[in-house]
Amino acid sequence: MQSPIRKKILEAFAKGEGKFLSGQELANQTGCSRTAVWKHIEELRKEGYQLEAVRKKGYRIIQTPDKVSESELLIGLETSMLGRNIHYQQSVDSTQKIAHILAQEAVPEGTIVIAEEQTSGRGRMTRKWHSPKYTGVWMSIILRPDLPPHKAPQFTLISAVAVAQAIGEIAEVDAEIKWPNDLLIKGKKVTGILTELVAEADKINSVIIGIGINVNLKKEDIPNDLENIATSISLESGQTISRAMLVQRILLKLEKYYKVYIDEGFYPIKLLWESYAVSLGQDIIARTINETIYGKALGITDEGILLVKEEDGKIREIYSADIQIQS
Ligand code: BTX
Repeated sequence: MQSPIRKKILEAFAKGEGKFLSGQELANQTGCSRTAVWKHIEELRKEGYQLEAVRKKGYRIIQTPDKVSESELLIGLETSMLGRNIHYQQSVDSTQKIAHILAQEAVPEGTIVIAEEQTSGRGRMTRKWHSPKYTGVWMSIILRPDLPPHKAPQFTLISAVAVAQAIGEIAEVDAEIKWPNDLLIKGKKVTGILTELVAEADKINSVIIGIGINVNLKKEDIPNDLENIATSISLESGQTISRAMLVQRILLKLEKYYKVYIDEGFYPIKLLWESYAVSLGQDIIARTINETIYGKALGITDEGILLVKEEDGKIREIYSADIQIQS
């Protein structure tokens, strides 16, 4: 984890909004000596920060490294709860697995686990999630809503809205949501969401939301077996995207919609979700664990359950499935 002094120095720069800060000002704000400030500035340089030092003016940050470390995420983070406690590592097997352990240790709500690479990223059931180094957002978020366990799947839909909006704002490309947990750009998967639950019989203990986003993957970063179904934001927008900025925007949106959901219920989220939904009104094939259902996707219920009208007019409620949109 980032040293508390470096964290304070970065927060001071963030508050200063690009202005020079003198060694003395930094010393006052961090409560350490000017010599100690200087040492920490050198450490930040080693971490990849470019800092300009001008006599009589002080220091300012001109470039931050392209990482999703605690320092990058904290500079400019506008949330009050989400992402205020960050567990960052270069390489992990799965951020989801670490988040489960932390959730048992009573870490604060809003804690995130984020890594540059996952060696065993998980999808739903026993599926794998391809998570190459420095190219994506591989993150798990711990929430502790005071709700019954059956509400947990709604967090996938709340998160999907937050991520779709953040991608639209940061990368200026339209991402659509395919129920329940995929985001697509031009029909190809750019994001997967995995919501897992730690609960007692009638009460959620934690919801762990795993979000995997292909941000700056190039064609060669996508394995052959995924090339027809997967894409990245950068491949579709033609730009390299700051992953840290994207994470900050997602956290801000998710915090906002989480509050809306707790205060007003699922209905306002449902309306937003529908505005991003790609499958509604389309003929789909829904593959559940037990059966394959053919029909038209009508919408979602106020609980987030998918409604499908079969050819004989019967309306089915689908709680969990893989959806294929028929062309
Ligand atoms: P899913 O089961 O809906 O999708 C998994 C399927 O998606 C795979 O079987 C494969 O076909 C395809 N796939 C695998 N990797 C990618 C990729 N990078 N881009 C597009 N398609 C892919 C989706 O599960 C939920 C994924 C959650 C991933 C996050 S990352 C942070 C957190 N930690 C962790 O281990 N998982 C979550």
